[in-house]
Amino acid sequence: MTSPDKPSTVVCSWNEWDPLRHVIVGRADGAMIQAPEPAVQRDWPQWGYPLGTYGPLPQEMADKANEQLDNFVRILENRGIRVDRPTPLDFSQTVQTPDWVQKSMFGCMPPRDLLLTVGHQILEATMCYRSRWFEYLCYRPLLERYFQDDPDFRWEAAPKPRLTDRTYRDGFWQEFGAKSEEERIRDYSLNKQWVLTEHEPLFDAAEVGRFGRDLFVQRSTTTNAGGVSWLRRHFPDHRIHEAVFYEGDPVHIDATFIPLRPGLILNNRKRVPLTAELVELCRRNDWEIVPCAVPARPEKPRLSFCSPWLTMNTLMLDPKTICVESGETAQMELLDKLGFEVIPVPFWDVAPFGGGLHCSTADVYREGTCEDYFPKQIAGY
Ligand code: DAV
Repeated sequence: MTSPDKPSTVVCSWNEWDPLRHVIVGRADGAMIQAPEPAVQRDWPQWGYPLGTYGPLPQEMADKANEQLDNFVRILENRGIRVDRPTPLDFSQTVQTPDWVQKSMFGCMPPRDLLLTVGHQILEATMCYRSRWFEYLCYRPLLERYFQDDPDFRWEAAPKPRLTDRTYRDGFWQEFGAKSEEERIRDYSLNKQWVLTEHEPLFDAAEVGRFGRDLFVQRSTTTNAGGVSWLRRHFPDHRIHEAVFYEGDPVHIDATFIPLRPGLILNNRKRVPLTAELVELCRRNDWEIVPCAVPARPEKPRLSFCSPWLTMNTLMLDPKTICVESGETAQMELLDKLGFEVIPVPFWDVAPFGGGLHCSTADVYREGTCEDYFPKQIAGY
C-alpha cells in the first residue's frame, strides 16, 4: 500500500517511532481557559476560575510555556529535524455557527489533538468542543503549503460536526461530579459512554495510536462509537482497534498506551486496558506491555486540565531515542534501562496549555513504510 518516496514528498508517517524528520510544534500564544460549553467543564475555584468563568491564561504563564516550546524546537532542529509552527488566532473572540454561539476559543498548543497523520495523509479530526471547532484554521497555512509542495499529500478533513445540544448528554457533568472514580469506571468506561451521545461521529486525533497497519483508538470523553466507525471506513487498508482503559475521565490515548518501538508498549500503570482483546492481540504478536514509572509530581499544575501522567507523554525521535519531560527522573531511568537514549526536555510549564511532548507535536514526516506489526489478528477485533 506504500509507494516509494519521491524527492517532493513532504508528508509521510506511519507510526510513532520511525526516524522523525519533520514535525509541527504548537504555540502557547493567547490560549484560553475556555468559556462554558456542554462538552467540557472547567471548575477551578482554587485557581481563580470557578465554574462558569473563563479567560486567558496569564501572560507570564504563556511566556514561560513559549520559552519551553522554543527550547524544544531548538533541540529538535539541532538534531536535523525540520519544525513548522501554527499561526495563532485571537482565541478570546466569540465564535459561532448557525447552531450555536461560543464565547471563546481555546488555543493552538496541542496540534496532536487535531491532526492525524497516516502515511501520506493528514486528517483534520472532527473535535467535539465548540471552543475548538475553528482550531484547524491555525494549521491551514502549513497544510496549504504541504499541498502545494507535495503532489502525493492527501489533505483530508472529517465531517465538521454540528455540535448542537443533541450531541451531548444533558446534565452529564453534574452527574459525573457526584461519582467516585470506581463508579465512573463502572458507569461510563465499561459502557463506553460519557458526555457525548451518538448523534454524530466524533473523534480527536490524539485518541489514535499509530502502529503501522494497526491503529488503536480510545473511546473517551472526546471520541464516540460513531467516530471509531468513521475512522474504520476512512482507513479501509488499516485495522482499527477500539480500546478502553481503567480511567473514569479519559482524554487522549497518549498518556495511557504508547508504542516505544516495535514490540514494546509503555502503559500507564493505573490506566490498564479494560479491553481484553487488546492485551491478547499484543500477547499473540509478542508486544510487551511495560507499566510506566510513578510520575514525579503528584498534582497537576495550576490551571491544567491534563494529569500528572503527562510523564508518559513522550516523543520518539527514532526507535532508540526518546524525549521525556526533564523532571521525570524515574521515567527517564526506566527508559534508560529499556535501552533508549533519553533526551530530557523541560516542559512542565507547557502542561496548562494542553499537554506534553507528544500533544504539542504532530508528525509531518518519518522515514519508513507501512508495516504489519500484528500479523496474528483476533477475529472480530
Ligand atoms: O492524561 O492528562 C493528556 C493528553 C492530553 N492531550 C492526561 C491527558
